[in-house]
Amino acid sequence: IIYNTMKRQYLTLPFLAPALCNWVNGAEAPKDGQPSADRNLPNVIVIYADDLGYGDLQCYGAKNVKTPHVDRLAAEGIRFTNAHAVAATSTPSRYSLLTGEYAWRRPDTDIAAGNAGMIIRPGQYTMADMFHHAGYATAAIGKWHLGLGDKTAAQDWNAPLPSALGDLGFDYHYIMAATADRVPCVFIENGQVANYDPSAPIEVSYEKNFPGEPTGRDNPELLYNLRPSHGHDMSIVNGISRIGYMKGGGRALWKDENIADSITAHAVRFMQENKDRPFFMYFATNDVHVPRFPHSRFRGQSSMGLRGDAIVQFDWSVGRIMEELDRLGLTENTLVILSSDNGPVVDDGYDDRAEELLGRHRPAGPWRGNKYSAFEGGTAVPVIVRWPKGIRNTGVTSDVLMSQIDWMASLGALIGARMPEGSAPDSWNRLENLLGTDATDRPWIVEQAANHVLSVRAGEWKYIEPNDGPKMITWGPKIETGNDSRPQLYHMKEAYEQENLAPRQPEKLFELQKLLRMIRAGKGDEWHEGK
Ligand code: NG6
Ligand code: CA
Repeated sequence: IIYNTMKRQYLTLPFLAPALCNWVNGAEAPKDGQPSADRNLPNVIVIYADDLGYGDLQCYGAKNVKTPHVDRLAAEGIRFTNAHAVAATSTPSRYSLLTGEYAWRRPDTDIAAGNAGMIIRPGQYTMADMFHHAGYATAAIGKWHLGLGDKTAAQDWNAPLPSALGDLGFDYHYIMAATADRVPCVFIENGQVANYDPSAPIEVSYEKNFPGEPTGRDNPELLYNLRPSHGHDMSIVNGISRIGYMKGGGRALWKDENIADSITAHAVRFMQENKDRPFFMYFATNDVHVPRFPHSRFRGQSSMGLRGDAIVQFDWSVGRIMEELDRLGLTENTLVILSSDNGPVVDDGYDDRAEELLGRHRPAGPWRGNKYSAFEGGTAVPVIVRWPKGIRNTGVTSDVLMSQIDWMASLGALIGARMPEGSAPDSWNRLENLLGTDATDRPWIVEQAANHVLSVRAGEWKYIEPNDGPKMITWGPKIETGNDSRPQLYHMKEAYEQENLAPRQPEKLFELQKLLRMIRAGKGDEWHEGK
């Protein structure tokens, strides 16, 4: 089947053909206005780690940390070695994953504050809408970081939020508004603060502190759990200072050491409650983002301190979900995709000794740069796909060039979704890449650095557009940005981008510059190598 430059052509998978016919035709009579899906449709679980690097899992060569559960997932599925998040930070990657639109097409998709208004608009067609309309039960559990409510800074956290994930196709959500290092430090369940404490009304500001409230800057003696290494010196919650100011919360405030347990328990419950119908679960972990503060039972389980222990905790969460799939008899027909929202970062603002305890471990594996960077380490991420019923050749690796931008259309093809015209505009159906039945590279992928510099990978080549910014991040982490005022062209036979071939290969350079112009203009699908 030839499809690699065509958008969204739905494929027939020969060995699944009978099941597929049922999937497409078999929706049962609508119940409560929502069609119920064919039971043969696979469950889909996206396990989305935070800041987990390409080299952070044992099956990707990690040192000093064991990840047996993730490794089992890989042994029972496909491990991808050339797959990319859309961007080198969270918000744009997640926006792109869930909408199938490149975040850089929209101005307001950078790292969101904890009081950002909802970035995906209710009228947009999301991955969750797609599953919901196909009759799936849908859930988002864990880190959100895409805004809540109608308007930035205007939320009333003491009442139901007027717009939340229910407006984006999620039947159920139990989420952190942004990140663990940003206020408000409470879970939101179906549009309201979970475990709300009326005796401690919540106020949030990203502009000024509330009178009388301690901060990390002024009251470092109150930081009994973690101290900042840069930034993160505003409100103190659970002995850790954060970005932004908050007041109140009381018993609704999370304890960092319990976040993994809490979200995993909610994920397990959602699976149990929906075991008899197809479900889609977006399970986005807090691990291994800062502040890294894993539960005591994971402390010392790696030799890398809190960052390594947070990887162990992540692996435990994955194991718990796999165990529950086994217990419910759902393993066979559940497609699990595991990945990360961007590359790794070692010191991201807390004094957790991550840097000094690394030893020989290389969080980004062979790639240059880390989170935030235009170099590969910014977006090169682990990707593992397991679906026993649908993937025949397991325990294998695939070096196919892949981007998370395509997962919406690909999963849409999997479930026979009918997607509205104009939805997921940048997402292509590459389902056969995901299932290992086609190893043809995507003709190109585009990567977004934290400062909006775009890079394009095509065939063996990578082009990074010129930018006058500094070579190193200036505000904290010790990370190469990938910035250069000259255009950069690398041959990707060498994983580590080192020798800029732009001066010697002007034709290749022009070709990729033209490609990037076409992609920006929404005409990337018309490009062919060598043109
Ligand atoms: C940065 C934070 C960093 C992290 C990042 C977002 C500072 C000094 N650093 O601004 O700690 O929170 O934003 O990470 O504030 S992300 O993975 O959610 O994109
Ligand atoms: Ca991240």
